[in-house]
Amino acid sequence: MSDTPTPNDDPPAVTVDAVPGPFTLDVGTTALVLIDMQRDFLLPGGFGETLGNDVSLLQQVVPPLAEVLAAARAAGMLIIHTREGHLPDLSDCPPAKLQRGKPSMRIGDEGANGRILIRGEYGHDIIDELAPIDGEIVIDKPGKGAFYATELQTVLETAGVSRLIVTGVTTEVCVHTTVREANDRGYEALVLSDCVGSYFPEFQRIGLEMIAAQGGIFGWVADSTALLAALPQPAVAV
Ligand code: TIU
Repeated sequence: MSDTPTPNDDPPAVTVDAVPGPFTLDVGTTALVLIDMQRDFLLPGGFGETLGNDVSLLQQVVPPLAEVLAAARAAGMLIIHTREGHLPDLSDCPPAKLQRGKPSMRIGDEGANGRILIRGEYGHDIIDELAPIDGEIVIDKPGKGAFYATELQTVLETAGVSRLIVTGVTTEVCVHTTVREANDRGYEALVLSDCVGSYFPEFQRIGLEMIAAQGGIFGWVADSTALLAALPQPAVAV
């Protein structure tokens, strides 16, 4: 018997070549999660840039993630998008988050894409390339983790989902927090290395290593090519 961990319970439909070992999934019990692919993190003039980051580094995530999103849609997988942000009156924003650091603009200030990190603003929404379509779930979250103060766990339980394919930004902040939250709630998470991005290349590398270290301490890591190779191909009409 192999000593590398593999997800247990349902009979697997497909197996993805991952570290620290194979990740088995059934399309019907798996969700693709896209974390915070918002203009506020990816485009100039948003929250990410106000923190002093080079937002162009995140652009490399978009093409492989668009391909994964198309494949997951074709396979009929549940798709969940998340958005970090706050109510216009900031009543859901802890003072500690509002006052942290020395950003060029604070959450709620008027920026180039509307008020920074505020729900309903242009900058708060998901980039055009990955825009949700009818039937997909959008979770608005006030924190870094997608489970904190959201309906995500209820959505997953209602849909019978036990495994997550996690993508989005940033690797060491909202992706990590969400994967750790998912792990503590009993979900099996596969993180796609080329579909998550960081403003810091060293955090990207180490962040991915941390997930799969110690025998997969809180998840699995594979690249999008490995997932695409494993997903069932949609029937082609003749
Ligand atoms: N600053 C940073 O790297 N990330 C965040 O503030 N939020 C998310 O990761 N979405």
